[in-house]
Amino acid sequence: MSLRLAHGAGDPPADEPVEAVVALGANLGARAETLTAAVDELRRLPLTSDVRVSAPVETIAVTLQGADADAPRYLNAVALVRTRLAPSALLAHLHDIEARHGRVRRERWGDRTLDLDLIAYGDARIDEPALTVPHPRAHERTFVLEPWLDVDPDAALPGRGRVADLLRDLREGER
Ligand code: A4P
Ligand code: MG
Repeated sequence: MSLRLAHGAGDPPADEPVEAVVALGANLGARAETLTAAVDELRRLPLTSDVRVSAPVETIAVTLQGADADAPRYLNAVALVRTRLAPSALLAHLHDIEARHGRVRRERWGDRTLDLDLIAYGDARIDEPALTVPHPRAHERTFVLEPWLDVDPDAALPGRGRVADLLRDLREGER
């Protein structure tokens, strides 16, 4: 992976398609409709094909204070896409889709109509504030790992291992 790819939305496409993992979350508004519309928009992205999506799962909101059973619940899902978009270009498209669904950035981890996170981009490692891949918190989040496993039972998070093992360890830790 060329470092250049991480530097801007105008980065050139990759030569070969890469499998990217996108996590979707919504806890305000018509959540299911929003997720369906967002997946349709992923299918229409340039240089992108083979979009596969998990079943949605309803999850308790994780806030900066911890799990909050009183906050509106999330619907989460994970989509796999094959894309030649550079990571930065893909992220820019994800932000556009969020904006079209009324996403307002008020507080970190606050309620939102739609959040799209880039969880992994092939086995690329990118470590910049605007884009950290693999997503630095994915391995500790059941609301990402569970739908990811649903859409890909063989999934692995680069640098962390098999998603099935990560999920099992998290659930054992919760007991
Ligand atoms: N950014 C850096 N790397 C990435 C990446 N891999 N994917 C930058 C997406 N964005 C990335 O994101 C803040 C900044 O992170 C952006 O400028 C982007 O360039 P944001 O979407 O504006 O803010 P955020 O989502 O509130 O922050 P953050 O830290 O990304 O939050 P998380 O970790 O995504 O958590 N509870 C449940 N049950 N389900 C959820 O889906 N989601 C969150 C958000 C919290 N609690 C949740 C859920
Ligand atoms: Mg986010």
